[in-house]
Amino acid sequence: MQVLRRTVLAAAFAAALAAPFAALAQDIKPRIIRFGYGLNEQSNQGRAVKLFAQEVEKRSGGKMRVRAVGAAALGPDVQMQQALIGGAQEMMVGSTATLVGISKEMALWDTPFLFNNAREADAVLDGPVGQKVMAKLDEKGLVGLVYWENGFRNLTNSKRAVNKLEDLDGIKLRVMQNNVYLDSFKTLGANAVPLPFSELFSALETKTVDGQENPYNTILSSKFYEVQKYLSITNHVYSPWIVLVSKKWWDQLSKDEQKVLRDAAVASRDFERRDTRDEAGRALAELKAKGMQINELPPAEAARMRDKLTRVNAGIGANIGMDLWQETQAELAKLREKK
Ligand code: TK8
Repeated sequence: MQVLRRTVLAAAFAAALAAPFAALAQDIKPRIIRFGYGLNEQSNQGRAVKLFAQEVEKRSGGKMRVRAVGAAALGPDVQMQQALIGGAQEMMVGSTATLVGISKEMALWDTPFLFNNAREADAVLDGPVGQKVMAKLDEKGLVGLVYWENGFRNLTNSKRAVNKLEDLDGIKLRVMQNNVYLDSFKTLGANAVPLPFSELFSALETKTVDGQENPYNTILSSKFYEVQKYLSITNHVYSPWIVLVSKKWWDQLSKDEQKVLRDAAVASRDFERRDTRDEAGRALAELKAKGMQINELPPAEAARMRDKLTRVNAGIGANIGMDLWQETQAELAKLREKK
């Protein structure tokens, strides 16, 4: 009895001593943020993640650290989104297009030919419409911080130059895992196949698919020029990336920690857009030098493509809600008027 009481007392005493130390240890231990992304380290995406990591470390005085994992080593976009929702991973950046299954409003950005230029994209994405679409993620277990530029997408394939609509006939074209893309390219006559980005290079190499579509930057950084002969400039859609946080984890952070992430994200966005536009300006010449055959779709053919896709556009409006659709169109009209 005596012995037992002494043991209990000793244990209680030890626990009382240990508690403050445990709290202290937790204060000192930096928060590790697992941040996943799909492209290589040597890409616009990789460079911007690196900058984000530096900003977080600097702004938190080393109390928060980003462990960046590229090349889809934590899984493709769709898998990482689920890991964020479940709280098994803290952050990621990826395409908005692969988020549509979780948050239907994201399909707005898949609208073919929605933006005429980067100025329009920045204004709408950073403005009330973009913020409203982003805020919808909250109820799905995700927090959106900022949009980065993936860019205007262009077609590559190993069969032939696409100079007119009919040239797409029967081309096996990889698209993102997204119904708007699937519909769009089926409507244009291609044999569209949804695949995660991480499987794309080998699918092109083994000729499982003939082609794909992505911005110049990605065609370059993912070395698609090694397995694709033709690049046809279509600029058929502007594709954003979005920086996401697990809401489960976000809700455990202090206001100060949340502010560090928000501010670092804005800094990374500004850097990323500049860097991406810089690189895009050089990329075409580089892709040519690597041996790609490049052609521009004649304006009359681009117009035929647009016409064909009007049906797809109507579907997007219905899906995301006509209010959001009309608000977007009104904002674009205002921007175009101002010029
Ligand atoms: C990278 C993807 C990529 C996208 C695609 O994870 O899948 O084609 O353009 O950037 O998000």
